[in-house]
Amino acid sequence: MFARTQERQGNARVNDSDPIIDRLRDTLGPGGVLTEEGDVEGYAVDWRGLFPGRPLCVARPASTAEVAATVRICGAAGVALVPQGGNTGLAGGAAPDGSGRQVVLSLTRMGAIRDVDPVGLTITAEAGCILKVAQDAAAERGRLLPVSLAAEGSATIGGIVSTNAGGVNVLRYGMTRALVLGVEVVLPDGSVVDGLRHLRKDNAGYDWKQLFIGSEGTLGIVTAAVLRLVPKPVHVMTAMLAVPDPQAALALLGLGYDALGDQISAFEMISGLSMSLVAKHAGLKPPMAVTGGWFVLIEAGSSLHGLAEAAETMLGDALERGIATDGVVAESGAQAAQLWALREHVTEAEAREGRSVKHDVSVPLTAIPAFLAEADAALAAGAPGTWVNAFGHVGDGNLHYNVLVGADDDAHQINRIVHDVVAAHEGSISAEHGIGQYRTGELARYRSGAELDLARRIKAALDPADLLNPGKVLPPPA
Ligand code: 2HG
Ligand code: ZN
Repeated sequence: MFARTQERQGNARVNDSDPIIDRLRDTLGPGGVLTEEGDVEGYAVDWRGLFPGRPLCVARPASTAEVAATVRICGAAGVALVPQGGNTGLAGGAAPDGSGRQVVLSLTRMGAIRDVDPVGLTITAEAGCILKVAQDAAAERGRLLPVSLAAEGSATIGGIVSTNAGGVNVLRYGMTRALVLGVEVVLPDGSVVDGLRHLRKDNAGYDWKQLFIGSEGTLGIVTAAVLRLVPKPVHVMTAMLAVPDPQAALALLGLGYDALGDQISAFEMISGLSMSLVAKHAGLKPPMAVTGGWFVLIEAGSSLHGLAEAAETMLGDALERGIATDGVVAESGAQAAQLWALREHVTEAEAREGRSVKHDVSVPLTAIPAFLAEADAALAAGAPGTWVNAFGHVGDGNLHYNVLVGADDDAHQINRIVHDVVAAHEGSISAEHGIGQYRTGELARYRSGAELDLARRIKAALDPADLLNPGKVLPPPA
């Protein structure tokens, strides 16, 4: 886990004389509005520096009522808002455009945990609460908030909910959507809808909260959420194995299900190349030689005894049958953390290596080996000289198939090559990172006209003036 910080700066000059800035200052107080270039620049661009923008200003409301007031003030002036949490996204969904006319609405001052219920198994947190802080609050009460991702030290609850974040525990606990019991949301007209219910069963009418989960702030602003907790497993087993190829990784997953059943909570795959990048840029040493094959990081948790024995059986079987060629089981929490650090540093190591074109794809699980072979071949033919950093949540059928490119390579052409292979396997061009502004064009290509039309009708019904996060998620009409 690491904190993501902006490495590059946007072109962040703002126009301090706009009357809307005075109105926002009157409502939010002087500290609630940022206009100075040095203060604004961290909000003006995504952390990778790929989508530099120029906001009118940054509004930092400290309560739901202040969020609603900000939305009303901006709405009355016809000024669009770009909601932003920890700014850790990978699709440019929280970055303003370059017009100088959009207000970034940062939720980071709304960081309170309103409640942890260890018996009802819920946590209620405000949008700006850092995911790690919420995880720790649950852990203090012996419970687990089962959303875990490399950016958890910076990502916020509002961002997690608005993007329906995935991460490494989806295999067992589902995407964020599966954990959300209730949300509080500010609509584009400034009205507040309080749906912070703690109910596991609630079939009374439309389940409207689903509209705001994963819609990336284009339909409403999530200001707080009730998330499901689970009892914290007493025993945790973390192991890393070397496998010769992706087919063997899937065979290992089958063995894992046989031996460990539903106790498996993570099943991550890392290519030999990804591991070399981590060794090179993060200075971390893999527990076994990098020979060109693949690594699998597997974690299981249980509160009953017998986990270690079941894991031994699985590892013994895997080695005996040649499914794995080597393996280590962590003997302490510190060793487990070291194994996880190798996985969590892949993104940073890739960024340090140079320019990359990211793909966050999913295909049916059993199609993973074919997808990798076909995409590799298509790239070798269509974009020679590029190379692939492939890793990800193989247990969910979700790969980060990131192509390392030179300055002259055309990102659109590379997207097309990779996504056509995804489409041939009936996969998705965004498994967990969302669409943001990065993938709207690709969405237009791979989703049917009927689906896009339905999405536009939902947007028009809730946000007819296109005030919330315009230009994100929905492709412009053809
Ligand atoms: C991960 O799984 C994140 O580590 C980031 O989703 C993936 O850098 C990426 O492409
Ligand atoms: Zn991921």
